[in-house]
Amino acid sequence: MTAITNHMPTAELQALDGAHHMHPFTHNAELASKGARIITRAKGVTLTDSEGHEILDAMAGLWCVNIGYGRDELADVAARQMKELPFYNTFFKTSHVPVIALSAKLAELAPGDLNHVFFASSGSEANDTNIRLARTYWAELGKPEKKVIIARKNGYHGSSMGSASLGGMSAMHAQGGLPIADIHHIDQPYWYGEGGDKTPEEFGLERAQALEEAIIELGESRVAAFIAEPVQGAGGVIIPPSTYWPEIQRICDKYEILLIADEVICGFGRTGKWFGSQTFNIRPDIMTIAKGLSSGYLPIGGSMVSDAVAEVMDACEFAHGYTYSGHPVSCAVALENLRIIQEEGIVDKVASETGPYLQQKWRMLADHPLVGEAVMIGMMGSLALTPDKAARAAFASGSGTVGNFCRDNCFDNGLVMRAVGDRMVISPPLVITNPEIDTLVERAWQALDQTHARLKAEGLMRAAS
Ligand code: PXG
Repeated sequence: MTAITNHMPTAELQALDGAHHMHPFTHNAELASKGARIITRAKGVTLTDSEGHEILDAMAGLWCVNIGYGRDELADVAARQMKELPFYNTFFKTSHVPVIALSAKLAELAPGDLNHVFFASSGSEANDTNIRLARTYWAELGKPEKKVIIARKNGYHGSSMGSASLGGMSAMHAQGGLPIADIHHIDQPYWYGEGGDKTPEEFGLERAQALEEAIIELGESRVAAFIAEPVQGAGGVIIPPSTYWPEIQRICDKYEILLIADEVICGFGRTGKWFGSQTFNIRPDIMTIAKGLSSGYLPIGGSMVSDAVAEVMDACEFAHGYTYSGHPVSCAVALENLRIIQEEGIVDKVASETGPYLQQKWRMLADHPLVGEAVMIGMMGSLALTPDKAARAAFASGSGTVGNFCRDNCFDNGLVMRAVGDRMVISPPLVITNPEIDTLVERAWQALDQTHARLKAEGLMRAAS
């Protein structure tokens, strides 16, 4: 077989991809007939495809390339670590320098007394750890019946059996026999889509109180934990009303159930602080981390655990672990990524310079005739597309049709923006500059114009009844 390189013609690469590669969350036959877009290199916030097109990546890959593409320091650290110690495990009473250094660094950065880390290679694995950890914690305390984990509809926590069960994505539950037992879902705090005539504050409180109702209904003695993303990411960048998180914290405290903050997207600067839990002033007992931990340069995730939970867990042997828990090369790269974020003041810039600039420009998109709301926190934002702004109406064409048109128009204008149904979401690299922000918003406006023109031409500016 000849070597497959960046210099092969696009059509040949697409044919091989279609023949042999099963893509995640993709109708593969449909994709194979069209051919995938092939990304060959990236620098800063810009991707280049196999046809030489440059595309501004307003999604930071999949919400993860926080420090931007092409940082040689991470490649150099990886090469050094691979030469020195490419792998050793952390089972059976052994450890190594990168995992020790990263654990200590994370304990320093994490809020409160989240001073302990159990490593995984992804957010999904870390959330599977959390299910077993929360249930084992209660069993160790003599309450093995405390097993139920409450999560939310339209939450996203991963794709493995456990983490997809925690997630509240109905399309995922429909495949493969999910959810697993003892996971219960409550409604999300999505005011724009579900708040009706209530004020955001009233609605936020009501949706938080759904947790208390669920605890009472299920029986306090059966509930182990509540898990949620500080801001829902894959669900459409849904920023909860200000009343939501204080009430959730009150309820978790009152019933003494573990609060698990899934910070896989919100962590490492995305919301303008190191962690979303700090932005919303919550005190999780367990925090899921991944993505921005290594800026996506290598796979790594983990569960950060409070002193109190760790003390209970330390008293038993937790029969759990992954071959790559604390992989030395991933740990070394993550550590270098954290050094860069810290030394370059990237989180502060998101909080006080580029973040506010992006937010101001982004909110102007609400003036577009197709946009019902334009919201952003830190550097994660979304637009609700609508045929009727005042009514916050959904399209008659069914969720996703218009969003997909808009996403395709973004691509054609050199912009990656993701569609979640008919919400458009962004989560750019945190190092995006003001001139790049101008380009992002100009291209988004252009794509909205093109989408609007198409909807009018095809008679699709109609609201669902
Ligand atoms: N928790 C959250 C909050 C996530 O966003 C995971 C856990 C799972 O992480 P891993 O590393 O196992 O993928 C995620 C992942 C999308 C998209 O299109 C979002 C994610 C992953 C893939 C696609 O929005 N989030």
